Amino acid sequence: MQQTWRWFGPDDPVTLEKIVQAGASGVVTSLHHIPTGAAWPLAEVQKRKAQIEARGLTWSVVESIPLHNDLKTRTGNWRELLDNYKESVRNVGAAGVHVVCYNFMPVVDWTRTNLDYALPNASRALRFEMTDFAAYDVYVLAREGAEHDYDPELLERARARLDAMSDDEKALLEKNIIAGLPGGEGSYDRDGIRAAIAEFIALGNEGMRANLFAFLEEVIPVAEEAGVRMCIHPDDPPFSLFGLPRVVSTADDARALMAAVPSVHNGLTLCAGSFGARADNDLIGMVREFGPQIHFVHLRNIRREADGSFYESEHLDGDNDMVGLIGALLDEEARRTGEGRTDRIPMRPDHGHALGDEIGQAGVNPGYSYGGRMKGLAELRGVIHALEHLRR
Ligand code: DNO
Repeated sequence: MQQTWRWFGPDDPVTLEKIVQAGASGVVTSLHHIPTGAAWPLAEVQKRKAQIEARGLTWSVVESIPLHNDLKTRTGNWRELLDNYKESVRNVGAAGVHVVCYNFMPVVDWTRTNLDYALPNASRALRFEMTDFAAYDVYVLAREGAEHDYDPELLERARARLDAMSDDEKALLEKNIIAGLPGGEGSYDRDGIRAAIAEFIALGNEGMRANLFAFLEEVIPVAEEAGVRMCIHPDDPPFSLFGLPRVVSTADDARALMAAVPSVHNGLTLCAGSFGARADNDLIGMVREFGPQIHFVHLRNIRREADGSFYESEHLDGDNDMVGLIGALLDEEARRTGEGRTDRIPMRPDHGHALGDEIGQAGVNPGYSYGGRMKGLAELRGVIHALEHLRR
């Protein structure tokens, strides 16, 4: 596996130099300065690539070329947005970057309710708590019909939770949910998010899936020509939020989108933390089934709770069998080698806890601390080395 690290570009406090020191060889990044929906000029891609290579690193994966909401709903000037998307894919391929991660989540990208969840050892983790989310959805946003999406007992807890919150705590909860997390798309105010939610709810699961397939039919042939392997990131969390459609949450979803446009270029980002937040997703089974089309992995662990809540746990200590998963990915790489393929699966330590001085420090991107990710990478690297050694 190729060890990579997410970098948010020249403004990221975790610099390329630090990435080299953490021991990664690949960089995962995006052109964050280009507005969503605009085409990425070849010269901009080349410039960023040269910057990365000047540090002795490789630009392994683009995460992400984000899709504008209008491209997901196929409304407004979606045709132009689609042309721009294709141009970006072509230019990324022309510059020699061959893997592109993207997602098809409606309205909000990855979502958490608490970005500062204290663990027993006083480090801080990211958490999604269903009670808080329901409290926001039903009683703050007051989305129409939202109360029908939660059971009465949960609603009671949510009401009590909200009543006990100070105004500052309520404001923080709202900010965490709708203001957008690092690398995510979409930052809303209350009215803005209400309108966006209504538009996607009207589309429904079937409409949303049809739009995804239509997107793939157009983009995958371009990716094939450009030598780019597209890999869709699953919904995070992998269940409906705000009553919105969700079409990339399970193995069935992945199977359907791959069958819609069969091509090795129509692949998957196996995000262990996202898929793993559902107990009915079998990660190792997914590697066995979708192996040749897994172009990128996010290695992250979680602890699940009965009501759908979860928090991000230590990389090796959670509900995901990380050692088993890495073993299955190494099997897949061996299979590729047998076929004469030389490409390695890029992995990145996904998220990390805030530790030591980074706790509460301004400018540390939630989930993207230096220390926590370095710890995660070191532990995962240990597993990779050990399993490779045992296979010799
Ligand atoms: C969160 C990330 C996501 C991911 C996008 C991919 O940490 O995994 O923001 O980059 O959803 O398009």
